[in-house]
Amino acid sequence: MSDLIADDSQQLIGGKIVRGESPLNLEMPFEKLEGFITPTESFYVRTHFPIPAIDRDAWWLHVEGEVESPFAINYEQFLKLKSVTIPVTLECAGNNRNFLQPKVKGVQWHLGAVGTAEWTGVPLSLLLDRAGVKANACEVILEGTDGGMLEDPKGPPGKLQFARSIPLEKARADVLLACKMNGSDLQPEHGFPVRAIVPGWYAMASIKWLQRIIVTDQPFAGYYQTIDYAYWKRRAQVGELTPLTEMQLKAQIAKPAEGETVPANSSVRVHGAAWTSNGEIAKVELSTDGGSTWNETNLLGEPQPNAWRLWEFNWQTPAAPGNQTLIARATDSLGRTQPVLRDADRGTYMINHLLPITVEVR
Ligand SMILES: Nc1nc2c(c(=O)[nH]1)N[C@H]1C(S)=C(S)[C@@H](COP(=O)(O)O)O[C@H]1N2
Ligand SMILES: [Mo]
Repeated sequence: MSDLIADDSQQLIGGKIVRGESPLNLEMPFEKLEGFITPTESFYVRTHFPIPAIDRDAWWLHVEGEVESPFAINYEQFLKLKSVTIPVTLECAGNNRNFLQPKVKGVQWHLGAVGTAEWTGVPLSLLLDRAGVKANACEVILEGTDGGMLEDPKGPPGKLQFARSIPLEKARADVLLACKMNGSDLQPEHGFPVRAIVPGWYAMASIKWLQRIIVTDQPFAGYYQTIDYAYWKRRAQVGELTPLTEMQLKAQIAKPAEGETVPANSSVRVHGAAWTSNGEIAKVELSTDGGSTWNETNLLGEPQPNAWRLWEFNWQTPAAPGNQTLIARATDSLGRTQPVLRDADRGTYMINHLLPITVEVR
């Protein structure tokens, strides 16, 4: 992680774009999208605090709160539990923030704060069953080892740990406690030794460096689901801060990239990825004329729950040189499609309106 290479305007670490060094935030150049699985070295990194150095022999995961028998488990014991492997797409809730007008605060992600990996680990339900969840429980709080002091005056005094909650029903349904990413032990920056994977949700819920699972009978209102990672949901027109949860439907173009030059009067492969939560991608359409006409693209591979679907389209480019505007638009099996315009109630998160790109035909 030390090979710092200056590339004109952009600093790269291991082929990823540096969006912040302390805390470390790295983005995948999305035009590098190739296969369904994102190689670990290309996978974006999002941190809020220094990466904790965890000794696997000293690590314990605690399960406590509204349970019959609280317990703790170490890494060796964890590895002996029955594991499953599933592909899941993680997207940062602030992905695409750089395209917001006017500019807003936060990490200036372009298209690459998203990736799909194969995660191997233990279903959270297994640990909850072992502890025996009490009937009054409603949520599960996941707490990371990382923390620190916040500069935000709205933050709590003293040290804060990164933590978030999920409803008990979701926790039991499909949340995974992963110790492997793409077949290898988690890298330190991706949450070694164990992280949560919350399928279908924006990735802030997928707590890294997990140290505590706290079952609770009160809805949790921690910093990272109220003051941060929340949006204004309307109840009878009254705004109410609501934690971010499910990923919003989206299609992104990997190639050609914004500003790229493509040959005139040729067949050019346009490709990218699309994802949603609940349901699956029904179609991805591509406009090569700024939204006047739309073409259905080819969806590649088979649909997999909670993972993106790659798509491609062979674009017959015009004979005349000039700029062309490309737009991708996804529709899912629940009949939802992407909004054309940005909804201001979403603040600096959940950015899934249509994003036109300009390509030069020459
Ligand atoms: N403990 C902990 N978990 C965390 C975070 C963090 O800072 N600390 N960041 C979250 C956010 S906002 C994102 S987008 C994902 C990023 O996961 P990755 O770095 O493996 O891509 O981790 C989530 N889990
Ligand atoms: Mo994120």
